[in-house]
Parts: sequence; structure tokens; C-alpha cells
Amino acid sequence: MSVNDVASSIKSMEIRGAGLIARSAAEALKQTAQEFRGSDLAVFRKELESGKKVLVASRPTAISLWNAVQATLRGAQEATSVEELRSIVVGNADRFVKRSSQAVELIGKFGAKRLKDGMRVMTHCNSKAALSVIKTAHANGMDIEVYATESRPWRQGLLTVRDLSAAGVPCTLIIDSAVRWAMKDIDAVFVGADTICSNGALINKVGTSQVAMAASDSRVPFMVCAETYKFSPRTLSGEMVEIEERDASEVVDPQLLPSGVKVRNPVFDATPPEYIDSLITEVGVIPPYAAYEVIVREFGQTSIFEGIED
Ligand code: RI2
Repeated sequence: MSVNDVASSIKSMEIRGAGLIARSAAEALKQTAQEFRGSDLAVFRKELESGKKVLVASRPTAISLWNAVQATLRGAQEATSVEELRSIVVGNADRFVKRSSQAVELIGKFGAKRLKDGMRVMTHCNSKAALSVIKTAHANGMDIEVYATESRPWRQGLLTVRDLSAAGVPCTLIIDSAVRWAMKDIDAVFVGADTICSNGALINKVGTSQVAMAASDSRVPFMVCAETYKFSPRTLSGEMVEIEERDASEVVDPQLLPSGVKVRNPVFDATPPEYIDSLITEVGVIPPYAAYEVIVREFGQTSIFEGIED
């Protein structure tokens, strides 16, 4: 798919989930590189840079998108020919996509060790990384049951129960406001991540912080499944994460509302690190307070200056 098609599919949420968004962005830049027919290196660079801008503008919250385009264009400035630049971008994109898929698999393996036979797990929204944990535990022969939240307004919980049911995992769907009611019967919560901040806070689907608070209240471990490209070097330079707000019509048909009534539709919220037991990453299971170290290790100190002018 072209950059414009990927960007519009990300905007409309046909492509969704922070990991898939990242992989699709890398693939789109790869396609731009493969399809470039000119011989002018500066023109080629400009096309890739404008593709990067279009992709990054498609959704504002998940840092995975930013990290994916940065990783795909890494080293592009040093290329001395069109052919060299093409091969750098194609190689980077392939490595990113491969590493991303392997990360989801590793998170599944690490996270499954936190589950025991007979456990009932809650998850929120639809996270490939969180489902990888549950499906790995199930495939290892553990008897795991899942309570999935509906996740209004897009109802990604339906995707979750479809995916888990197809894998043979028994599921129960609950509405978002039933989380606290259900928590008394839950042994562990596993959610995904759109962004992990340098202080260990989690930005994830709206409602995640309420699930975390309910879990904390009931002493239920709250685990976050996050590939390292979901950690934000931009938060290390003091940037705040922009919480996307989408159109009110996703929540309610405006014709049903009395005139003058406003609707807000925030898509994500922030869960403070004190509510998080562990971050399950492909480089290990770590406390949220280790987020700073992961960012420095994965992206380097200099990365905090990248993109500041954007
Ligand atoms: P994976 C999703 O956002 C959810 O918030 C989910 O927890 C997160 O991305 C991570 O998903 P959205 O795109 O990368 O549905 O683990 O708004 O699949």
C-alpha cells in the first residue's frame, strides 16, 4: 500500500493497533523506496521525508508510529546514491517488521510465565501483544479464561473475543462499566500499550487507567505488554503525549442529542506507573521505573533531540 493509502487507513482505523500501525508505516516507506523511479537523490530524500510526515500525522498518540518511521529512515542522510538509499530503507523496513513480529512472540513467551493453570485474566481493547501472552499460555496447555471489555466506542473487545475464541480460549465479554464488578473474580490483567513514557506511565486505550485502578483496589496484578518501540524517546525530552480526540459521531448519533450538548471522545488515557506491576517487553519483564533505561538503551541519549523541530 502507498503512503497515502496507509495514512488514510490508519486515520479511519481500518489499520489499528499500535504495533500494526508501526509495521504498516514501515512497509509504506519501503514501497515508496521501491517505486521511486528518478535518479535525483535529493528528490528521493524529499519524497521519503514527506511520506514520513504524512504517516506521522495520521494518528498522534502511539509513539510506535514515530519510532517505526525513524527506524526505517535511519542512515538515509549518509546515502550517496539513489540505489544506496533504496537499499537502506528497504533493509531497515524489513528489519523493523521482522523485529516487531518477533517481539510480539517473545512477549507472549515471557508473559505466559506469569500465568498459572486455572487463572481468569482480564484484558482491555484489542492488543496483539497482550493476546500473544494469553494465546501462548493456552497453547502451553494452561486452562486460561478471559474477561474482555467491550471498549467503547469502537468495540475492539469484539475483535479480542473473536481472536481468542478462534484459538480455543473461553471468553466472556463485559461492558466497560462492569470492570469493577468483575474484578473480584480476576487473577491478573494484561493490556497492551500505545506509548510508554520515560517515567513509566502507560498511554493506552481510554479506560485502561480505570481498569488499573480497579485492579489495584482488588490487589490484582496489572501487566503491560509493550514492545520496546512503544517506549517514547520524545517524552525523555520533556514532550507530553498528545491524547487523540476523535469525532463525537463515533460515540453517539448527533441527531439523538438535544441542541447544545457537547460530546467528548478521547481515545487514550494515562495510567501512572504506581498502578503497573510489570512491563513485559521483548528485552525482559521489567518494573515501570526501568522505562528510562530502556529508552536510553534502545534509542540513545542523542535521540531525544531528534524531531524536536517537528
Ligand atoms: P498492539 C490500540 O490502539 C489499543 O490501545 C491497544 O492496547 C494498543 O493499540 C496496542 O495494540 P487503537 O489503534 O500493538 O485500537 O498490542 O486505538 O496490537
